[in-house]
Amino acid sequence: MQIEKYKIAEHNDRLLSAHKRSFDYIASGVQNLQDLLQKLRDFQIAIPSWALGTGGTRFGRFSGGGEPGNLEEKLEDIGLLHQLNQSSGAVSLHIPWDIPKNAGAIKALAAQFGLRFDAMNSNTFQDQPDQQHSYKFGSMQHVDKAVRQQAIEHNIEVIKYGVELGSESLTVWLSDGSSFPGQLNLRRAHQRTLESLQEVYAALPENWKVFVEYKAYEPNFYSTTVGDWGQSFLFASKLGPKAYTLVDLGHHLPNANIEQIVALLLNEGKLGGFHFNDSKYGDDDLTVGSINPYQLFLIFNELVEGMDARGMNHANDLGWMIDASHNVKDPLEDLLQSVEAIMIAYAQALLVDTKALAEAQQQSDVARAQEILQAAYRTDVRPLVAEARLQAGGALQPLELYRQLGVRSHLIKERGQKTVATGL
Ligand SMILES: [Mn+2]
Repeated sequence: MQIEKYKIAEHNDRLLSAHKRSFDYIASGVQNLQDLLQKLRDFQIAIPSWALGTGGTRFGRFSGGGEPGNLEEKLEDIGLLHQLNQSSGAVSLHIPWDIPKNAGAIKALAAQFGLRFDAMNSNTFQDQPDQQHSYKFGSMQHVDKAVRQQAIEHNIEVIKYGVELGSESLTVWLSDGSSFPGQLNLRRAHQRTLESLQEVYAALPENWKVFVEYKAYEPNFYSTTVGDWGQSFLFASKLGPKAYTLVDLGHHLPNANIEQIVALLLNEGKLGGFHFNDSKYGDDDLTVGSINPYQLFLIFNELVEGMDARGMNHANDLGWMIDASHNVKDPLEDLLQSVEAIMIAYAQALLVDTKALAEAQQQSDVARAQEILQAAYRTDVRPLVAEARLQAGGALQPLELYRQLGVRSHLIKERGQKTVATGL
């Protein structure tokens, strides 16, 4: 389903005068307003192809209906999000859940929706029906060379699909680890993983990057072979200049200082990209910004400061992706909320008075430093984000319009109540 342009225009017309009032109020206090709006317009967040259906836990899954049944329908859903918010102009594909059978046609369809292909994702954390060797005891760390080889070849195959689609990066998340003490020789598991990753690295095209994602625990509960940013950084450093660490917000142990991790990785030139989500106790399944929006702002503050210091382009020099599981909400509504939360945090970070903050830091004026940060965080930047969206042709209130148009019921009518999307 696509939304007719006039419906977005009608929606915007109806909300315009109220929007103007709140926008003018905030805009009057913003320096470099045009530059800020342009940055917001340029910033695009990739939607993962595995998160367009309802997610589940190991206890159950409750489908909401109208889920996309194939890759074409997934692109259609992302195109719809992008129509509404003009900030979801990319897709992150998962192989083998979303193998493009005809890459040319898929690429053309994506282009029609204004979408490009961000990082490709490999999968060596579950067994596929036609697969020769099992990943039960790991993939790239496995004691059996044949299993490692299979995992390496899968990643190389994913790169090939990505090349056909115009992607320029591969994200490797390994579930490898052990669930019980003694199960694994930790030193050798690390070494074998490095050797496997080196073979994948050698297959990267010249202009490609590989992102090494880390996760503290689950599915293994004693050790994880790429368990934290230090381990990922170690692999990325040993692999070479095309290898980077990918930060997934939900993949840390509780209370980890993610903003500090981001700052250090940026400083080392080894931050590759992001998976956005939020968590209360563990894992990564909640909507980004739903639990701890202040932390999200602090992370963006480090990102903006660090990227500016290195002369990086905010929109293009890192991979921005959502990675969440939508278990109880309509996935498309959840994704609209996610993108909005990310844009808000980014806009707040752009408002930080960096000069004043640097002065306060130099004078060790702790109270003033906090005031400066919180002044930006406590600014209601929603009209700025909405204005950028309006200028780009999106809807002033994407979620409101999504509901008003009854998108989900249309999708259920089109695709049925019982379709189940491949994914989480
Ligand atoms: Mn992730």
